Amino acid sequence: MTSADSGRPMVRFEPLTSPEPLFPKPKSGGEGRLVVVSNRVPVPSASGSPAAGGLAVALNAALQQRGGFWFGWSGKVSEEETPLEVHDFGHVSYAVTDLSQRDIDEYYAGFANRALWPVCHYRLDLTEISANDTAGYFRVNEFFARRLATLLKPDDVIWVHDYHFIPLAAYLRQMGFENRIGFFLHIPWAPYDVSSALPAYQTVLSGMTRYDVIGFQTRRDLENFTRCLEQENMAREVGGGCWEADGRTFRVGAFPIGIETDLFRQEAREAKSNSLVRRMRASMEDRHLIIGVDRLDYSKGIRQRIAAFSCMLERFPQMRNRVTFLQITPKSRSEVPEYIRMQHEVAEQAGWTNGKFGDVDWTPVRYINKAVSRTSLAGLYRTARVGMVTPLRDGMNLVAKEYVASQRGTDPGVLVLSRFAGAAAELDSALLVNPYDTEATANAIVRALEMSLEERKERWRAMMDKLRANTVDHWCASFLSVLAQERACLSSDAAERQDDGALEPAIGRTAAHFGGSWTGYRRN
Ligand code: ADQ
Repeated sequence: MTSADSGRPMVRFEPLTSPEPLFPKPKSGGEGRLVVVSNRVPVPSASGSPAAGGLAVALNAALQQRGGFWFGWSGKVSEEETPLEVHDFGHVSYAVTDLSQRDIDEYYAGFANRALWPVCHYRLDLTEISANDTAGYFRVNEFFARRLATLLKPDDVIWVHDYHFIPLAAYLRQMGFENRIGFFLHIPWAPYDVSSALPAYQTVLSGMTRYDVIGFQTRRDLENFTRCLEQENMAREVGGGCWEADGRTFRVGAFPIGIETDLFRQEAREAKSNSLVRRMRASMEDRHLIIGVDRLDYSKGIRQRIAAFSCMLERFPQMRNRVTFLQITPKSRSEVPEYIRMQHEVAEQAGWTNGKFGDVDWTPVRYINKAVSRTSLAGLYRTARVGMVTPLRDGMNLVAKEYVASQRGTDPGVLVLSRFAGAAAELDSALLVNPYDTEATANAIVRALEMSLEERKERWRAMMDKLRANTVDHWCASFLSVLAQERACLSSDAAERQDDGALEPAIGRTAAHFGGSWTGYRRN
């Protein structure tokens, strides 16, 4: 069958053929091992030293506390089906599997990064719809589910991370697993009119309803998501953050991710002696530093930021030779053409600004394509009078939080933050800007550079209070505690009835959108 207009094969939904002899059906259980699932797994080095990075540290700490394993892609390509690689470190293991080149092209570079990523970042103009990629995404998720199934115990609590694995729970449920399974989306969830442009949108959405807890970064993402459920008549709200679909209840919530606030502060303090930080300071002479730190990604608004800096130099000539803008941007996803193009565009724009405004003794924009150590980063943040975090859309943006945590309380810098970063919900004492508005962002830079010490301190204190209250450990513990509440979605009446031995379901069955069973995605 082909579609009349494109001549390409049509896709249709049909029940997923069940994988041959299914795994024994496990019972649901209480507090068991923790199983973390993410696309890339921070396998510690042979010596056992864990990978750096706030999220990895927090999840490793949770794994250490209760035992368990981390599961995902090895980062390696293998054309044959190789056995799972399992690395044991005490009572925590890391289990990783290779993928074929086709799997990586379709699931990772394709559907995840060319469809889900742009759609979730409101970029329909950059979204590529491919039936092969869509089918590959579901195929690889089913493959991961089967591999994970061989490792699971009935009382394991599973925490799945991010957009690569939305349908994972649906496949596990189909295999009979009734474990507690939570999902956290690190990126935004777009409003209905945008997210419904996603290929296999209904299947993706229905896959989300197979988790017990679905976490988002902000209330805005959460509300966008629940409106999608309502629009599709896929689930109904039963109160207390709980929803019901196909006879299952699940809980949704906003769990804004944090950083290791105190550790960052400490590293920033100690970075005085860091050689990269010293070299940077020496080269600044008496100019102010403005810093931007992002992966090279169109969602981060790097081009718009350089344009705003340029506009500031144009409109406020007194600022020329008084500020330097340092943009640190390691390359990412170089296999996706959009990212290669962006690398050229950003480099060209930095060069153009330097050509126009620079002088023999002053380079306005320093653009660097490499990763730097966390200590160096903390020291550079502390050196910078202005932190520019101006994504066009971002789930949270940890750089904003790291910049604030690194500041000196007696003389803090100013955060210029996009309204469209999830972090803006908490860090509302930053100078909030619309990154699409070049002139307004240019004005905000000047306002930040000229802000009185008193106002800087006041804004910084308000933000620090929030960062101290919501660290990455706190985030991790609050998600896991909600996930552990097996009966969190039962009304107190229903819970009592269950205590009395009555088998009446807590919540009636409605909205059987897919006839009660999750249907995977198959290409015709
Ligand atoms: P990312 O899009 O990767 O994460 P972000 O939150 O900004 O974005 O985190 C980037 C991390 O990389 C920061 O910890 C930063 O310090 C580090 N980093 C960036 N450039 C670096 C460099 N040059 N050298 C060293 N380190 C560098 C996704 C979502 C975000 C969400 C996070 C966590 O897109 O919105 O905040 O997950 O949930």
